[in-house]
Amino acid sequence: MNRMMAELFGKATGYCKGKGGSMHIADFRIGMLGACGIVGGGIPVAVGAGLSAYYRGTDQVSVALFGDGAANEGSFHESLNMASTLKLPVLFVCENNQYGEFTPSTKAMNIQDIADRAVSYGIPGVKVDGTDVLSVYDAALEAVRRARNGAGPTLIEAKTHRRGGHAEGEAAFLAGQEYRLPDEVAASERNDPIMKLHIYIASHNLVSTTELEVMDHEISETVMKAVDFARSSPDPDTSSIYEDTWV
Ligand SMILES: Cc1ncc(C[n+]2csc(CCOP(=O)(O)OP(=O)(O)O)c2C)c(N)n1
Ligand SMILES: [Mg+2]
Repeated sequence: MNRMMAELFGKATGYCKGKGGSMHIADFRIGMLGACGIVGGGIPVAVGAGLSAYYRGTDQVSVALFGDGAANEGSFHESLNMASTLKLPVLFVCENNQYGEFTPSTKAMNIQDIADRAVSYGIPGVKVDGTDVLSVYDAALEAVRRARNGAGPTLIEAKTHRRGGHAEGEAAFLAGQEYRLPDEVAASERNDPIMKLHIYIASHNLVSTTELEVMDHEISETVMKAVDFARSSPDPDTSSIYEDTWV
């Protein structure tokens, strides 16, 4: 948490020594190959990782997480085509939150379900309620099993919605510039995946409400400590500007 927060703050103590920031944070040691500021740019990276696992004969599975907007990029098509043809152990997970920046997906594609695109690559296309943690878990488990059995990739479309806007300080809620109506925003608040999991856990008596509250409190503390760590960390030194970069 500390190193991640420091990276978000662009500090020398961050995972990428402050040079990755929120867009390009990575930690190769745990198999986190990096976020990507290029929409759709991470999808072929996951195919490369899958190809690597295949050649090395490991049981590793790579996962690409991307949005509905990214599913309209050429890299999506090339990646699914190659991974399916070579039967690579890859999960393509599209978080369809119905918007790419300020454009609703209905204005950017001519179909309802991105999962339908799987047909053209001869792989399963699974639609799942992306706000239901356990459904997402089940879908992922099945796709991982398939990948490990050498049956190739799966496209999972997690149907979800945005809780906030695309960016800090955007015009979303300024009069005359709203692109999401108040009803839609309110509905997304009622459908919060974390809140829903809380309700599930409580109603099935899996963990007591008190234990959940303690957990919430501990997590908030950890986050606030990470913010303190990031704030008090040094900026990267300008003399290191050409280190750890690649051209
Ligand atoms: C190739 C490319 N085009 C445009 C942008 C600008 N941009 C940043 S985020 C974004 C929308 C992405 O939408 P989506 O894939 O649905 O992801 P979401 O933010 O909804 O999770 C765009 C167009 C970019 N970063 N890269
Ligand atoms: Mg989106």
